[in-house]
Amino acid sequence: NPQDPGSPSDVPVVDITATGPGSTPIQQVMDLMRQHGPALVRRLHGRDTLFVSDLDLVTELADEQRFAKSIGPALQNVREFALDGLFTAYNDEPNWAKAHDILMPAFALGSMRTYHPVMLRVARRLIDAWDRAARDEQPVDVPDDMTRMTLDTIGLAGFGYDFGSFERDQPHPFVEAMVRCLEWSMHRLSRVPGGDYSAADAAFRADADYLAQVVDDVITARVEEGEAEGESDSEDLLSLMLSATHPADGTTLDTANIRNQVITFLIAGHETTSGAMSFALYYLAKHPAVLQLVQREVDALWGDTADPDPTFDDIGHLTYTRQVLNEALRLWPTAAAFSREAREDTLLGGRVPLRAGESAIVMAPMLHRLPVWGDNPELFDPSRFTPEAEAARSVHAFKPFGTGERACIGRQFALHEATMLLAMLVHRYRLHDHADYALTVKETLTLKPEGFTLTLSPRTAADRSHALLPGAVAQARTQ
Ligand code: FDE
Repeated sequence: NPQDPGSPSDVPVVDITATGPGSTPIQQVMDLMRQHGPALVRRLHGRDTLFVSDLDLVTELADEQRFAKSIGPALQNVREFALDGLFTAYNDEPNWAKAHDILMPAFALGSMRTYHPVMLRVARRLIDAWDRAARDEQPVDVPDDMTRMTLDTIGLAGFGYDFGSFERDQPHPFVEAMVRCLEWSMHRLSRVPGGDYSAADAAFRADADYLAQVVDDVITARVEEGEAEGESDSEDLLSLMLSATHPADGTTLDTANIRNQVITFLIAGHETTSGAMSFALYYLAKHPAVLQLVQREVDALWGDTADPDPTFDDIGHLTYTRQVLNEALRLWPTAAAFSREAREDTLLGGRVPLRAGESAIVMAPMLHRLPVWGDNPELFDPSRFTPEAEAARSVHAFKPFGTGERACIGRQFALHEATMLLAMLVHRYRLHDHADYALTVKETLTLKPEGFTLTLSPRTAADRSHALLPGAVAQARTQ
């Protein structure tokens, strides 16, 4: 019986100490919520964590007057190597507001014009690789290639650094070190008290030092280049961080903080976005009628050109493609959980007492499956994101980018990159679910469909005219 008489409210307490959180802690909490409801306390070695997905509670937690972002245990571990970068900075740490103010303009929608050419260049690297695979009739590993694409994009757009991921069979050593740091952060959460983790910790330290070293080299090279050329002509995040001054006091970001931001953007900007694109392709491969609607949208824009040249403005017109991404992020929000802490002692939902500083973790995948989403929330259906449907629903029912002033700064960046790539891929290829893939969601703090492969063949002019047949589309819409 999960009901604990010592519990201060009617929230069920579930002790998972016997099994531990395992390798898929997010999906474990999802299952616990399916059993015990949308608010529960998970107990592990006597440590309690409150998880919620109830819309009323999430709406309260989004109230910035009463709650703020919390750097909970997971982010504290990430903080061991991202320090006071935006993602892991404490709310009251001066470097958070300073970096936020300096970097916000660089992430506004209009700034995506600056990154668009780089995003397109990297998208074409992926297409070259997929063309080769199609010609050789070889499957492509979708999450691996999406990760190559997002890493090269954030590296080039952010810091003028080329990871050259498509020239490599194995991930870049920087990425391997970063992934190990993220895994360390996740596994550290399930440690047994009294255990000896010194070997894991030493390996982590070495990886974290290596990350810092690589980034410092990139920064030094840029500074020297700038000194040699006078004004640097690059328009990326790094040049902005090196030169922009804070309106309040005229100072720039300090070098250590710039390093932490670079590491932060590389972490935050690539696994999450690549997972989102991978899930979107997974659902498209499984839902031919939806795929046909996306293809109709891109065909209307790019017609039968074999190599379209997407413009910045084109991406804004891909509204149905964007709905597909949103729907993929609904079912599998790749940054699945975020933590909120009480500013003052309070009663959450009038029933869960929280002292100042105590926190609750929002479980987005379950929030995104509540009855507000209709009676078949497991069904992939992008029509949930028409403007009318969105207007009829609480904004707090959909939180793939977190909430409030600490919400995702990279949202427009990720959406522009992902919408463009998806559109280019469905315009160019027929997707074949050759392995009859069964979804397995891998967790490394973020989520991705593990081992998802596709085979591809080029779309023909006939495919494109077929997709334009109004009958086919009308039929697809009602499915
Ligand atoms: C952030 C974020 C968030 C929140 C978290 C918390 O609250 O804790 C979330 C949920 C997210 N984010 C999500 C996402 C998704 C996707 C796809 C993404 N994301 C993407 C991206 C890209 C980039 C570059 C980024 N992203 C970034 C970032 C940052 C920096 C942050 C922090 C902010 C502050 O805090 O200020 C985030 N992101 Fe993201």
